[in-house]
Amino acid sequence: MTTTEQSPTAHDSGTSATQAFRAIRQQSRPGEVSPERISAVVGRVLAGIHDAIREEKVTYDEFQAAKAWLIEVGEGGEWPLFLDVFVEHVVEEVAAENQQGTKGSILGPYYLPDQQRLPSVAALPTRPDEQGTRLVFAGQVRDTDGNPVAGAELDIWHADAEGYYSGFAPHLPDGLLRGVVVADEQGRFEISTVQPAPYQIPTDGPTGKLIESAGWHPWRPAHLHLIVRAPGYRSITTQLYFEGGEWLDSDVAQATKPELVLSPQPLGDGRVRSEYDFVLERT
Ligand code: MBD
Ligand code: FE
Repeated sequence: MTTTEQSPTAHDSGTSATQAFRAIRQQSRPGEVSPERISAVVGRVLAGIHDAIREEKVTYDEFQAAKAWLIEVGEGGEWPLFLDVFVEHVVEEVAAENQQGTKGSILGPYYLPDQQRLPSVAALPTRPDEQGTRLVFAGQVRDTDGNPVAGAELDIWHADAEGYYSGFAPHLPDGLLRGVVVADEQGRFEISTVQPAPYQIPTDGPTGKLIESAGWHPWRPAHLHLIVRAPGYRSITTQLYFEGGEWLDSDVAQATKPELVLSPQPLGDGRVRSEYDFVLERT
């Protein structure tokens, strides 16, 4: 992977991700959590930590190192990154227990709302010199009975061919490789973009340092992010991966599923094409 002088630092992307998280949360106006619920869940989390300390015989040195690291995660704005990489997949697993339709996956820290709305056949914004294999991503949105969902929205975002996301890397223009594609009357869409590269957790921040110190790897396989939504249907937040892609079997975020793997085929002109249909359940 190439890095340039303009490569974003962990602090840049962490700070932006924390700001984006706060802005989105403010819009959604979450309800209160009851004292009983807080006591039950936080009590369990603390009990898990206490167990680990007893079983691993954690020392004072280790406890203070953990405290220093936690402070750095906050200062670097990396709580969204850390939690989405190491925790969100289980929250999604629990949420998915009673869901029909296309499999979901984690949202991750790099979603930005209110992107450019595009027609059903559209190209995501790219730079004139955009690198990467041209990808045509097409399909249909249907309900669980097989009926087309006219006008469904495909809110799509992905990394560029160096693995960076617009809005979280200062060298990329706002809105790059992001858009809200509105499907046609038959629920069909055809999106032109480029294939993203695998994503590497920034190695210069606290999450990257933890991964390195533990001897783990910092990679996610290349992926497209999508939220597919339509009035009267449950929105699906998911990701699509690429057959044969590196890290597909060892995603650091454990967010891959076999149902979410694309097999792009060459179109003969340097582009590849992949079809994927989405199934939404009524609310
Ligand atoms: C990503 O691109 C991502 O999708 C997740 C879930 C976490 C970190 C970076
Ligand atoms: Fe991602």
